[in-house]
Amino acid sequence: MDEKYFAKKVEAKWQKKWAESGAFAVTDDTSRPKFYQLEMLPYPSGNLHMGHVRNYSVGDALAWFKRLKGFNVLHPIGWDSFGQPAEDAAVKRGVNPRDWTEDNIVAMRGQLKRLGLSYDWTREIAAHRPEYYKWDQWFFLKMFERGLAYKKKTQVNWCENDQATLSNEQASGGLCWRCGNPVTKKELEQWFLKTTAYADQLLDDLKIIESGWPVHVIKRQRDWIGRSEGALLDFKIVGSDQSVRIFTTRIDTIYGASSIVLAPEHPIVLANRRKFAPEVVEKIDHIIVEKAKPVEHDAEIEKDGVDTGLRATNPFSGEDLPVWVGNYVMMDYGTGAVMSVPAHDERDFEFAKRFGLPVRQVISEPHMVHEHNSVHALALEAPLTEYGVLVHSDVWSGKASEDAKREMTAFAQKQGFGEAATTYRLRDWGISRQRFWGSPIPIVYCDGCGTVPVPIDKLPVELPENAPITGTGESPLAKVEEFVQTTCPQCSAPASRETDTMDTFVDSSWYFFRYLDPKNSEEAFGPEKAAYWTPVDQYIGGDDHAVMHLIYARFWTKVMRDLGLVAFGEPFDRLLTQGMVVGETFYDDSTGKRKYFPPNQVEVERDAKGRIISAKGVDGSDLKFAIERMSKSKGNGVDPDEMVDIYGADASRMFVLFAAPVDNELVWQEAGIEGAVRFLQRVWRLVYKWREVLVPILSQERKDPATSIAGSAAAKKLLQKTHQTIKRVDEALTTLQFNTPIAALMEFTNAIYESQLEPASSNDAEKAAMSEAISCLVRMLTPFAPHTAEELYSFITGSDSGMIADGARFPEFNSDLAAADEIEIAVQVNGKLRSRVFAAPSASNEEIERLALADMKISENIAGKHILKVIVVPGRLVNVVVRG
Ligand code: ANZ
Ligand code: ZN
Repeated sequence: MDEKYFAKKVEAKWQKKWAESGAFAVTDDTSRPKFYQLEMLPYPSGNLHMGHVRNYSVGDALAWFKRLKGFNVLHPIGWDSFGQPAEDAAVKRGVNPRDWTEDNIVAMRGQLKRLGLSYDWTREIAAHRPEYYKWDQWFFLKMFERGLAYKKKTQVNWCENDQATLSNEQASGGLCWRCGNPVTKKELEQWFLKTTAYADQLLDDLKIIESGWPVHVIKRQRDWIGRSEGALLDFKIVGSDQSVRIFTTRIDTIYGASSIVLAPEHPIVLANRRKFAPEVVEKIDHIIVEKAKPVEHDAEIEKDGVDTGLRATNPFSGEDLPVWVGNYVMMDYGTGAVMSVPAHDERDFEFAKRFGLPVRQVISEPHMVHEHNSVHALALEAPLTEYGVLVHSDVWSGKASEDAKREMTAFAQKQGFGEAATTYRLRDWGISRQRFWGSPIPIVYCDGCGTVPVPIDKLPVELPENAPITGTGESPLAKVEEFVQTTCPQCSAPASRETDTMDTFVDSSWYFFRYLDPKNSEEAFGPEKAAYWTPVDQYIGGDDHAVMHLIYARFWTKVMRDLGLVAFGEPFDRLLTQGMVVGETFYDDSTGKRKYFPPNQVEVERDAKGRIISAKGVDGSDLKFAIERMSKSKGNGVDPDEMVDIYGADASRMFVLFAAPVDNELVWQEAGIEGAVRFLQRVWRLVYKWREVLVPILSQERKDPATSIAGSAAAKKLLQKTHQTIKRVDEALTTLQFNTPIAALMEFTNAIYESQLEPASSNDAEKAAMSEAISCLVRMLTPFAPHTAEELYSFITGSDSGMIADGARFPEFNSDLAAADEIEIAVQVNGKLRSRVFAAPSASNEEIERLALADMKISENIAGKHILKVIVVPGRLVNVVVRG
């Protein structure tokens, strides 16, 4: 054993050993309990960033922990390797997207390996390879067969900047998920997957996973699906046989409706266009144009609209209402038509104020009913959107909203002018992309036969070697003659292929199943493998995927269940979302624009806690500072390679885990990682110091240390701390905490040093206790610093053959050894016995004083009095002297 800890040497040695022995390559051993540990797979951009390092360090800690707990752990990795950056590189630098991608994978694989992550590399997958995307196509065809994949012409979300189509999820909040630019609309023929067919299940099944997922992710999924229960009601257009169907969640407010408002694209608008006055037509067109314009994130759009001149009859009151077109009514929600009730709806209220439409209150707070019934409708300052009691509503007056909703819906149904209905915010998933670097959609268009699926035995439809990529929005594949021209699978006539490719989110919707059986050329995966390994036990990733990827993957799994491939509908039992990695930035904004300075060009003054007091540039100018998301352009990026090179993989990973609770932001500070190095050195020195004692004891048949400690207080105390630590580390990791177990190990290491035992002067009991303590420490270190743990373990067990990775176990907790024997301490106030507290024999005077003052009886006793002094007689009593 080296006297000093050389991270590089140790890490290289164990990475080689693990690789040679296939330590993390698992088999489908159904006799053993399994654990499927999954982290979101990276996009091969060419460089790992610290977000990856955090994600994968957390995942690896859990994988190791579960291995130590005796599970057969599947811990795979792969590449989400289709997508736009490869095409951008092609446009900018003329490289082939395939070469660019493969090169990046090589580079990043190397980075992951240098971090020593315990992946089963035999299962590595990459989405851009035909043996993978063949199965994207297979799933697509299965969905096509079942009517779950269909084509329609629609307005799609379009990003001008990326020249790309976006799904609703990717355009959430009106901004492109990739570049953050405002989203516009464009009319295109698109393939859709019918996610809405699973809307209810996607919502209801949240109950199954709720306990294992972050609350905020569950909420975002629920809001995204957006189920609303309400009613559809028909309003007859006066003087015609047409009627407008509206969707409302508040039928109880119908007597307060003052107009019908239609989306500008509504069929009734189109059908009556010729009847409208020219200014009306002009206004409607203006609204349509305005709606297609990009909107700033969260910007309040001013309500706009126009009275069409049509009138429609309220089926409950018989009143004729004006029919308007309004910019706030969406064609793709509900029916694209609403009954506008200004008194009880925010948007309708604003609309009515703008255009002077009547505001009639028909719902009242229970205690105001009497007043509202006698005095007619009060002028409202703001809409009353809560449920209440109906007023001015004919025979329905006096009913509570909840009852009225139910009864009025039933009435409408009976009368034949309405029905109960549920709508969803969720839309079908548009997957067509006018891109080269994606999985081709396996469809052929034939003049005679129409839209024809490629037969399954003809898959994969392979991407050509290359295509003219311009980055300007048309499908590159359309310009590759050999690709486009084909024959119809049904009639053999000349035909052409679909030239759009699939959204890359298709690839990541099911990749975790492919890891189970990555080389299977007959099936996406063997169902018996899925029966053993899936669902995924623990998934870890960033919460930027809370709605996109996690909705798609849940949808895909439900489809797979309906195809008979798996027996469950929820792919991820537990989900953990790690916080962002952020770093200090230094900048000058005196010119109006922020100019960032790299930290090596800044002089920083800090307080004792490491917080920045001031920062100056090299020229002595004052700089401002902030904490921001890591990025190269802000000069606060940290290169994982450099970090590993300087400090080692173990220290780097350990720091990342230790620096903050896993779901919080992690503020990068170089000083912190040095602390991790010092800790590993401390553990190393401990083992080195005891090397001659440990090796013979641990390599013999282990004696139960509990039987041999009698007679040594030091040994007893050491074992007590050992087992208290085992409990803490075990519980912390079980509850997905990664910083607290490291703190516990640091404290434990300190306690071992503080025992002041020395190899030369220790008796057998003390040697046994020390051996036990160190053996436990080393094994518990594995999830955080696996290389160092392996090296120390191989040393203390006296053999290089039995690695921790071969099946070493997490230390067994012994509650008898952990139990603290406490002593009773009497607490007096002014010399009179008032209470008793319990403390560890080792408790300091300050701790005892704190315990005494925190005691309920004592604090009651001295409430309002002034403490003059507190006398502590160690191990026996406390006397609190008070006045007043
Ligand atoms: C009358 C009413 C009165 C409404 C009232 C609300 C409050 P959620 O819950 O989000 O589903 N609505 C229906 N279709 C719409 C569309 N295409 N564009 C814009 N708004 C639309 O919202 C359902 C409510 O949103 C519906 O109930 C309708 O307004 C409006 F005091 O009808 B309500
Ligand atoms: Zn044909």
